[in-house]
Amino acid sequence: MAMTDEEKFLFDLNGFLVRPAVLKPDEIAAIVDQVDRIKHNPESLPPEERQVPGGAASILIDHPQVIDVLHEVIGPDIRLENSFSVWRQKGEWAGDLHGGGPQQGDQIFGYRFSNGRMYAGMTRVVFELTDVSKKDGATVFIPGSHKANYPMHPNHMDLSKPSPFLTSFECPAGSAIFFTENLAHAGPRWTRDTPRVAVLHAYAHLATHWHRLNTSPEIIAAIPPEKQAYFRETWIADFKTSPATHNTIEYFVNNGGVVPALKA
Ligand SMILES: O=C(O)CCC(=O)C(=O)O
Ligand SMILES: [Fe+2]
Repeated sequence: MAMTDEEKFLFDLNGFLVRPAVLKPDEIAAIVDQVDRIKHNPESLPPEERQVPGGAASILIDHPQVIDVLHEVIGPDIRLENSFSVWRQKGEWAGDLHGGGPQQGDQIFGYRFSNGRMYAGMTRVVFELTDVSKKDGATVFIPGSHKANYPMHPNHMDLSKPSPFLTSFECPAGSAIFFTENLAHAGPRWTRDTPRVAVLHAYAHLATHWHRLNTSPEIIAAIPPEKQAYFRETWIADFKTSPATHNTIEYFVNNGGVVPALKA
């Protein structure tokens, strides 16, 4: 499940990558049902499942086919720093193109290639829970813009006059779409009669945190320690010990590690 040479080539070239059908039909159905209830009838769920990535969606936190890609593009130590679900009806949208060009919020979250490998400081994973075609209005990208050296040109930033370079994807339900947040991208108007049901995660290096945490403590308290580890403190090494302690998932799980969001 490690990234193939072709996947590495495509992620570096385009700034995004589709891994088709990483989820099984029963997993997809359970998460679709959860998102439906979250959006339309949250009281029908126990409190610890009223937000992703709790409940059925918790399999997404550390899905092996996702983690393998993240380890390749971010590094061995990562955190899940933002998570939300969408039930997007026809006509709804997430907003205009953002990202791309030489500037990101901060370079530490940006995309670069050195030492023979990719570094994608903050990487988004979209779990599409329905089949998606290129004309449905799922996330659109300007491929290569994560490496652009000039600022994004306004002629290519208006979704009402779409750039000819704007690209979308097609995939079966249960696919994972990875992109560096430094790629110019947008969630355009959804055009299909049936909703877009998706869960979006942002992962970053263990040492950084872009989004203020939006996952509530009840959600984190109810997931197993191996998954709580994705919310662990943002540090790499503790030099109070000799040798220094490395803040790995194994350390977190075996030593009663602290999830900041659960601190009293
Ligand atoms: O809704 C979408 O398709 C994209 C949302 C977005 O911009 C993001 O997740 O960074
Ligand atoms: Fe975005």
